[in-house]
Amino acid sequence: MNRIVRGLGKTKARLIAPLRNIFSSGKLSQDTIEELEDLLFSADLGVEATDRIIEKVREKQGAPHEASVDFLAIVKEELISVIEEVPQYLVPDGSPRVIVVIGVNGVGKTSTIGKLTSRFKAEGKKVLLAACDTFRAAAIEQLELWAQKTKTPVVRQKMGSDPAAVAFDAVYSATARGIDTVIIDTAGRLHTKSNLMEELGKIFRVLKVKMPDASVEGWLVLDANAGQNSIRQAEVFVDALPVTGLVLTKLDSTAKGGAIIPIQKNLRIPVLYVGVGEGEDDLEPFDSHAFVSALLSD
Ligand SMILES: Nc1nc2c(ncn2[C@@H]2O[C@H](COP(=O)(O)OP(=O)(O)OP(=O)(O)O)[C@@H](O)[C@H]2O)c(=O)[nH]1
Ligand SMILES: [Mg+2]
Repeated sequence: MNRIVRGLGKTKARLIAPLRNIFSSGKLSQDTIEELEDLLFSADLGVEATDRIIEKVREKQGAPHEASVDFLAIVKEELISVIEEVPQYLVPDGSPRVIVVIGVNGVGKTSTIGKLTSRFKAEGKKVLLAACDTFRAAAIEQLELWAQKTKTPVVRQKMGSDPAAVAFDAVYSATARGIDTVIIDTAGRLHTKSNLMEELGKIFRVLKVKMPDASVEGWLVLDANAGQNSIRQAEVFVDALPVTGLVLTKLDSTAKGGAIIPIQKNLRIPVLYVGVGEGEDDLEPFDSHAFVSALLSD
């Protein structure tokens, strides 16, 4: 959790000092309410959370004991209630557990896989990686570096192979070897002619047909720097593929960390982990209460 606090540095700098400033007088004029609204928007907290907070704040405004109202607590409560409406993640039944990691290029898929592997292994899971980004030069080597670092087997074929065939190979081999968790790395970009969704869809279809006992889910990786713009980008994946969880990376390098609230709210998919740096240990499980507390504490 300390990592999230540190990772959120830029977002907090944008949010917390100005918030304290606005609330410092204990009184709220029309002007300060507008200032508050602008601030919440600029921190990418989303329309819904912002509207709710403004509504609650207005209710308290002009109350007889206005000076003693804890406005920061109102902000916290409303942010938490928005996040809590997001459905909970349930680990699906089936074995092995197969996590297909998807997302546009450069968002942090491969590094997230490395960090996840490290975490899963520390939890005692047996992990196998599958190099299904067969398109980009060096993608396979990049995954292999993470495999070495985490002492994890990796299934690969040569560049240009069919990603669905590599995925099948990996899951088949995991079953034979008693491995419980397979994490699949995928491409973020293909030749302009080929369709990424089509190719990713084929991975899911092939596994479903050929490995019916496996639980196969998609985890979508989003770069926090894109803020709320991630929502539209994510919808393309969510509409086409079985996405059950989100990972938000690069929280450490953006002031748009607040976007984690509208992203989950709009997509109705929970954020499972957040990336807070480039190292092996820089991935933290996401907890909405802890996140909001970290966001609003000094
Ligand atoms: N600061 C920071 N950098 C990150 C984080 N996650 C990933 N990165 C960096 O982002 C860059 C891209 O990461 P990759 O894991 O290669 O991204 P990818 O989605 O696999 O990229 P493609 O394979 O090209 O689609 C690398 O330099 C990573 O070190 C994070 O949480 N924080
Ligand atoms: Mg990659």
